[in-house]
Amino acid sequence: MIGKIAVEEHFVSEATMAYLPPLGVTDAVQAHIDGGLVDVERHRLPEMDRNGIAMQLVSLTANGVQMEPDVARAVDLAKRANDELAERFLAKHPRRFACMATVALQDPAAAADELERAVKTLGFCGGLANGFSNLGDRNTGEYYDLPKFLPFWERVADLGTPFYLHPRAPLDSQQVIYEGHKELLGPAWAFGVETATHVLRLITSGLFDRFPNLQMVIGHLGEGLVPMMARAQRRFEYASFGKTLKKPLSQYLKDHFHISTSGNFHTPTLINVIAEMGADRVLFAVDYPYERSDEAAQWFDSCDIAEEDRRKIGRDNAVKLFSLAAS
Ligand code: GRE
Ligand code: ZN
Repeated sequence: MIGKIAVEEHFVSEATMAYLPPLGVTDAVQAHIDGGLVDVERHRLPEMDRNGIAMQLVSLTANGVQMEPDVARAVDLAKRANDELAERFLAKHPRRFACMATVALQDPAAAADELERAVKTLGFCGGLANGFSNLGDRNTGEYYDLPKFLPFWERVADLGTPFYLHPRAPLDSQQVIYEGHKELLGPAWAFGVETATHVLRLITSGLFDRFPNLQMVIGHLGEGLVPMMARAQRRFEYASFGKTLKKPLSQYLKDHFHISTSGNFHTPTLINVIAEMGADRVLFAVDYPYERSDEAAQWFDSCDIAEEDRRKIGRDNAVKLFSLAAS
């Protein structure tokens, strides 16, 4: 399929290179990833061209500003990363890239202002956070269901731009279950558990009852949530510990989330996600440069789904959701 739009594609800003998580890959693979994160014209655009990807939605890679425990420094890092993204991608190639703002939720008011600046002044199409934010020190983290984040979510809802919740690894103090298993700590497993749990925290906090037009995106074919939502709902109905929601728990995933294919190119899972969410809520993504665009594209272009759904997932849903100027 030509004209695809890939919605979870990454870059690294100059000042956030030190915030990349250890990947445990060979030096050659690491060099390929580092080069891919920095590059625009040499590798990225030709790789898009070769694989029918008309546009990337670009965001700052994990752990990004979320890992900076100093509030003022995090706020400054976010501004500079967004300016760099605007200059290096959007200004030079406005038809090939759309941008997701990074926000320093260490300061919710500043994060709201920066998102608004990015959307209104820089022309970005949404925001993205790499999981919880460290606050004060490397072993203190805050999840965005806490009441202090409500003004931020209010601004997101007012702006009407989607917000992408991207993974990061759990806090050091929460890693006991992965002891002796570094291989499970990153994208292989812990990223998904971390993000899925964060999503459930947002849902059961009542965030989406408060902001009925708030729209979120998650990657990796749903971070494991989709096949577990019915059970989560069932057990929440038996034991909600005093929490009340206006709708059945699983309905919030269907009404407030879009799910991308980033780094999970597996047809039975995609079919299940389409069945549960509807084809209108699924989006194509690669997860560049952690994943290869050719693998993603060859899989997506030929996987056994309806052609009408391929058009929606490959392009049309993203145009609609992110209000992209379709070219
Ligand atoms: C990803 O986006 O999938 C990713 C990161 C950082 C490290 C590994 C990884 O953002 O797969
Ligand atoms: Zn990613």
